[in-house]
Amino acid sequence: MSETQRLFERAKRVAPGGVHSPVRAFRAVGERPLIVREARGPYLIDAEGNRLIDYVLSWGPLLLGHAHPAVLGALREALGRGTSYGFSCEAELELAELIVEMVPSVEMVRFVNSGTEATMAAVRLARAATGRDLILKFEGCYHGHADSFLVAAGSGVATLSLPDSPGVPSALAALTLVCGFNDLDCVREQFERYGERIAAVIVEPFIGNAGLIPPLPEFLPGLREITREYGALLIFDEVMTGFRVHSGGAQALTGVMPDLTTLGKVIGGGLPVGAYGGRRELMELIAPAGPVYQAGTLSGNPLAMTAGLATLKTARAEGAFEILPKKASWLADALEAEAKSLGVPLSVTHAGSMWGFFFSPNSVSNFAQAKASDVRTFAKFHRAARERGVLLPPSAFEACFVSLAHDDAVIEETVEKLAAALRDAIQG
Ligand code: KE4
Repeated sequence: MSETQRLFERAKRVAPGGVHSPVRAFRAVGERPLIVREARGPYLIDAEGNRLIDYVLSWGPLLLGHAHPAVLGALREALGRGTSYGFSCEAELELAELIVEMVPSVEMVRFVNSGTEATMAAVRLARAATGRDLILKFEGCYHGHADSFLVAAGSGVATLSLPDSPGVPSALAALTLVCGFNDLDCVREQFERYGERIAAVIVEPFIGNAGLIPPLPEFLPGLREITREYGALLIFDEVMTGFRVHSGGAQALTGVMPDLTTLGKVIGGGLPVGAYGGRRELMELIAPAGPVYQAGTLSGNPLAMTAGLATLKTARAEGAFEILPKKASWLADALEAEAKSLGVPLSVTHAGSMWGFFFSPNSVSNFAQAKASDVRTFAKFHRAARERGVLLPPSAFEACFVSLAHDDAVIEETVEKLAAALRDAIQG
């Protein structure tokens, strides 16, 4: 039995499925999980000492790669001053000011400890600000595991959403409407039917949780126009797209300004973090400035703030926001060209420092099309890539990332190994 299997058998005795987040069980690709011993630069080293070029990058946070000296140095210095204060500190102030400077629509921000907390709080704030109860989300968009988001579309626009997980009350699920991503007709229809009751539309402006699915050009402007017409708020969940598709997020890239934005991942530099922010008159409804309650023991944790600050400052200083898109397009274009030469139906996309692909002959613009892609070939490709030392997200419904640590030599090595893995995957 390998060290990974030994450790995983132990883990399964004390944690559900042996993991602390479902995707890490590698069930979608039918592989043994990964138990990481160390991470450095572009690499993860597993319990057997295998070195993997990592394109998961902690599911987005690691813009600079693993264990970047600037982040470790800042953390070492902060560690000497304690791990948590339970009160305000300068690091949270400095990071809040940097986020306000970088994210165009954010005038004020509140830190929390995960993306889930951020989206939960943003929805509560939207309901308080509008006095309305309904929210509208999109199939394939993941906003964390709060009950209101774990819903499946009803059989048609007329039917209310159903719980998408046991434990979610139907009464609560019924307060979440669902449309297809990029389907403005559905959004209009929902607003015609329920418009006066809809507090907010929440959307991943580029979906990163169904694979990478970009918005059609008219989609985000359409959401902005419809929500404005009916007095509902528009929430951009930029937990993943923030500082990834652009230094100012999808709102800076597309010019569509939401009322509220949720953030996470990159702003913690790999430590637990989330944030929500937006227009001042909305954010000042949040306690203690206003009546809407939200709190958190470790909100603004000095170590997470320090890691986030070091990450964003170093990223700006080293030109990450100009350099990383080129790396992502290099990988995407090379993979697309290889698939074309092999006659493999592969739809590849990239946006800023995110990239993704579906084994599909057509481009993918919504979750139904993503689900229709060939996930069996994806699993074969994933396994063949991992055997060659390249780690892609262990699900067809995740996004890939790049970091400053993925230098030209690493990218060239990856291109070569993915080409070989693709040939393996189609051998049968
Ligand atoms: P967390 O609660 O996991 O910090 O954030 C939830 C969340 C909210 N919004 C978006 C757009 C997100 O991508 C996420 C979390 N992303 C997943 C990646 N598919 C986290 C990985 C996991 O669940 O293990």
